[in-house]
Amino acid sequence: MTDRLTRSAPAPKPGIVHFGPGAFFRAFNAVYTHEAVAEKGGDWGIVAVSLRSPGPRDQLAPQGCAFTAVELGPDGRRYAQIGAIAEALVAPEDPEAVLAAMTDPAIRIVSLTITEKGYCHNPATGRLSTDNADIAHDLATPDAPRSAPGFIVEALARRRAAGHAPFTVLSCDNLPSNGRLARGIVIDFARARDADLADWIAAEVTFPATMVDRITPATTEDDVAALEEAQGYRDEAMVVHEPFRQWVIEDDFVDGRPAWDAVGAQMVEDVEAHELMKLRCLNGTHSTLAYLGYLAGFETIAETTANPDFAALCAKLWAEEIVPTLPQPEGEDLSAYTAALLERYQNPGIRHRTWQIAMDGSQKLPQRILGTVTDQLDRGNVPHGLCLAVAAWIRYVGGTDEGGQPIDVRDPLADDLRAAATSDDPVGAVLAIDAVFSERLAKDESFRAAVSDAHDRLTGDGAARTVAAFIA
Ligand code: CS2
Repeated sequence: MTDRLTRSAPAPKPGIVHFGPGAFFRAFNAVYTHEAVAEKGGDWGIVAVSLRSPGPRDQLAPQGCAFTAVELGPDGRRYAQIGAIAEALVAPEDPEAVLAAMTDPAIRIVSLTITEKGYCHNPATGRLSTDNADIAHDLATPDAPRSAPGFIVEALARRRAAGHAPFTVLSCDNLPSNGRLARGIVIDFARARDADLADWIAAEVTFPATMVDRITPATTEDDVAALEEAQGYRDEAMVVHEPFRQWVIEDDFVDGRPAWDAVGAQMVEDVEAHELMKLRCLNGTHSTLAYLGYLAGFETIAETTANPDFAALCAKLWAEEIVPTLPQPEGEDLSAYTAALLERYQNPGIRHRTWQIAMDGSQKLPQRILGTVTDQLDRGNVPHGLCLAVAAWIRYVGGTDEGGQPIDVRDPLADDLRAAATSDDPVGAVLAIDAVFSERLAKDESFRAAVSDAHDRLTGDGAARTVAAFIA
């Protein structure tokens, strides 16, 4: 039995509270912060908070919150021990401890990787969803919140009452204009509590937008065993990730930040063009590959894109449907960017499951695929490849694969989606779900016809043959 990893140097004093201590945060925010503090110093230790599961704390705490980030390159593995996390908390066990951490004036940033559904918003409108059960709970019981907006607003209210400066709220999720979205839901929530508090937040708090990018598959027991074999210690909190990383941040912080720019983050005035590029090119094809690849029987993105038809599908989507809708982000060459994406997908070291990416499609499709579809329809074009992706999603959420086996569909709207996707009019019923489809899209006849046609092909020919015919 090998020993568990232990911390080799003390953690920096906390300056950040982070919600969402999963694999992506550890492979991304924690790595950048560790390197920035090593390079330039600063009290920027991270208090990592889970909103639900005790899992991350149970993995991290026995190791003094240190963990290993394993880079999986096409030509081998590199190991880094990351010491940026100072403490791990589980919000449902002790919400007051989380609020106490957030109210400490030493905390100057509250950052978020809570996934799309953590924002408790309507994905089609981007506004706070007041019928969300956690939001209703937090409005009724503001001093013992459950949701990220509930914690942020209560902590800001306490800081304001104590005469402390606010913190910066830094969204690091794959949502369009994520800073503006976070600001909107926080202010919507605050206004439902107290209009003066909402006005104070609007005037005093900043919500910089960010574009985040690093492919980070869920850690498996095999990964833990391989690390133990290679390094001679056991690390339950380890993560695996690709070599690539990109972080573009709007430089608008109320009270400082780690020197992330010293270790490669790009500080810019306007992140939106970068966000659109990444959400539409990467996440848009990721979701497309997840649904079509899963239906075609592929377990991972690397397996899916090793198939020449699926690689050609990506290339066609980028060239003909996605890139023409994008503004030019400063310093990026879009054709080099998409070519590099295909290489990242094909990295055989990364086992990123189609099933993992297929999760929460109702929360992901609007910004990944439907925005591009709308832009193309507005120009008078029907983007048939992305309509095929929407049809594949409808097939997927119906819950039965091409071999007749059940699919484990994970989505906050899973029940509604399954009922709609298995009704007599699957396409019509799914397009009528207004949490996903705007009225503009739901009413567009050419969109509906293209999705119906693709759905018929998938039903008749299966995903692999439909993709082969589409790229021919
Ligand atoms: C993926 C993303 O799981 C998913 O939905 O598309 O997590 C993707 O790997 C990251 O955004 C890459 O930066």
